[in-house]
Amino acid sequence: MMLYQKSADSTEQIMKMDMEYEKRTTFRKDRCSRQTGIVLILGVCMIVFMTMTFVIFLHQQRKFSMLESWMNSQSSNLTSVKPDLQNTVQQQDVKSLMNSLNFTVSALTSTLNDAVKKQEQKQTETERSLDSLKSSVQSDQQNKQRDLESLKSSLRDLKSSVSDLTSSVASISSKQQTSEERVMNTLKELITKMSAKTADVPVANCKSGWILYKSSCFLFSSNELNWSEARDYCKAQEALLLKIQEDDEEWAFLNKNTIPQSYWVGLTDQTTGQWRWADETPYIMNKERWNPGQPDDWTEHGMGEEGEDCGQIVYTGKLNDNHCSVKMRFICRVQF
Ligand SMILES: [Ca+2]
Ligand SMILES: [Ca+2]
Repeated sequence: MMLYQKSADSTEQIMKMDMEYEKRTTFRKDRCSRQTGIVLILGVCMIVFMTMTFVIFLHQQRKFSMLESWMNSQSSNLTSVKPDLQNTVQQQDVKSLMNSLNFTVSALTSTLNDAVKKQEQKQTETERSLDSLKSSVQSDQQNKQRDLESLKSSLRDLKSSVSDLTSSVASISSKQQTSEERVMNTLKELITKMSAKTADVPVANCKSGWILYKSSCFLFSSNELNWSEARDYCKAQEALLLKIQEDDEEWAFLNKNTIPQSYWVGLTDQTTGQWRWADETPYIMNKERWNPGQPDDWTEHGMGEEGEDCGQIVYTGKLNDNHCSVKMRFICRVQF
């Protein structure tokens, strides 16, 4: 029994092993068939790819040749178009030049027109001035002709007058000769009379130190005396303590010889209160000759109760009354 069981187990195992073997062989067969299919598919794909590549290559080559031919045609066109372009560029340059030339010509034309207008204006002005000149010249000529005619007539008159005069002179000349002789004789007589008279007239001759002015001799003393002493001194010299005349030239002469010194003159109002000259003739007051505010008969001099009673020319060249006891220079005068 035991043996039987053992043999039954081994057949089962064998059967199991056969089944596994069958399974393995079917798996291997499936695997092989799958690989073959894949290889086939890959081969077909390769063929298709190669075919497509070839077709694309052919297509591209055709396009390339077409492009090349198009390029050639375009380049030929370009070569043909290039001179045209150059021509168009040149034309544009020429046009711009023409435009600028036209502009310049128009500007020149306007300038020329302006110049022509100005010239025309100047010409018209010149013509006008010429016309005015012509008219003025004509009027001048007419005036001159008129003047000439009047001059001619005057000349004729003059000629007739001259002829009259020559005849008159001829008649007078004979008379004149006798009258000239008469005049000469009268002149001789006059000269002899004048010489006789001038011999009688004393010649102005001032003493030494005295000054001759007009018809007088003046002494401007260098010593100093009071007014009475000065008056007496002049008398002793056969002169007069100065009596001033109303003569501006003489006043200027006195100022010239006195300024800036002070001199007694022959004026006094002592005892009477009325101003008079040393020769007792009255003095007519002329305030212009006196210092401002003088004569003032001033009493504050401290030389006595009396005021100022004697006249002097002071350093200003004007008159003043001073106290008669004052010693100062003085002026004597001898009048011819
Ligand atoms: Ca007085
Ligand atoms: Ca006085």
